[in-house]
Amino acid sequence: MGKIALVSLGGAGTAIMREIIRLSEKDYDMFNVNSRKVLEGPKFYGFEEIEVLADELKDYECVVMTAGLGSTGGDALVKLQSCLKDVRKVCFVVSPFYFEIDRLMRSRSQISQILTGSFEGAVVGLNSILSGELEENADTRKALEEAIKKFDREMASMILDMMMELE
Ligand SMILES: Nc1nc2c(ncn2[C@@H]2O[C@H](COP(=O)(O)OP(=O)(O)OP(=O)(O)O)[C@@H](O)[C@H]2O)c(=O)[nH]1
Ligand SMILES: [Mg+2]
Repeated sequence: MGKIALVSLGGAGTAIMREIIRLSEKDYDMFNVNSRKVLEGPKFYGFEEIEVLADELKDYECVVMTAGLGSTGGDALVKLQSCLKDVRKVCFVVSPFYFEIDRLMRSRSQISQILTGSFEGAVVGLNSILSGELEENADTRKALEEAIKKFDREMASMILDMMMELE
């Protein structure tokens, strides 16, 4: 068991963890929470198993978490955070696009629960990738997918930098 655990939750968290696995030169203790197992290496937990996961994580010095807010993954992150009372937690979360109205509303309430006095990490908005260039692109869907992938790679590298600092 290492000092730090890395946990990804939901679709966005899983996509970011996939990039972390690609970029990382080190083996970290990784855990993935999702509706089904799609990543090879990390230990998998279903959304209904947060308490079991929290029990497995309670002896780490630090737990780094990542998720996209606005849906199940965000709710699971909030729950995991509250279960891990005595562990240092660092959260890297993604807030939805401005046009994802329902998810945006839900993400607001999640953010208010995540941003406690002892918050460490970053909340990064997906809106930042909606440049004029992207919106005028002929194949918007493909351009958007590529921009999200680039965003996920940047998140992954930010998280890996933090993991190196924490060690
Ligand atoms: N960076 C990034 N953000 C994503 C990705 N997929 C979705 N998102 C964003 O994250 C928010 C939450 O989506 P998911 O993480 O897929 O949500 P989920 O928890 O898996 O739950 P459902 O999708 O509702 O089943 C979305 O509203 C998007 O704004 C992704 O692959 N990368
Ligand atoms: Mg999803």
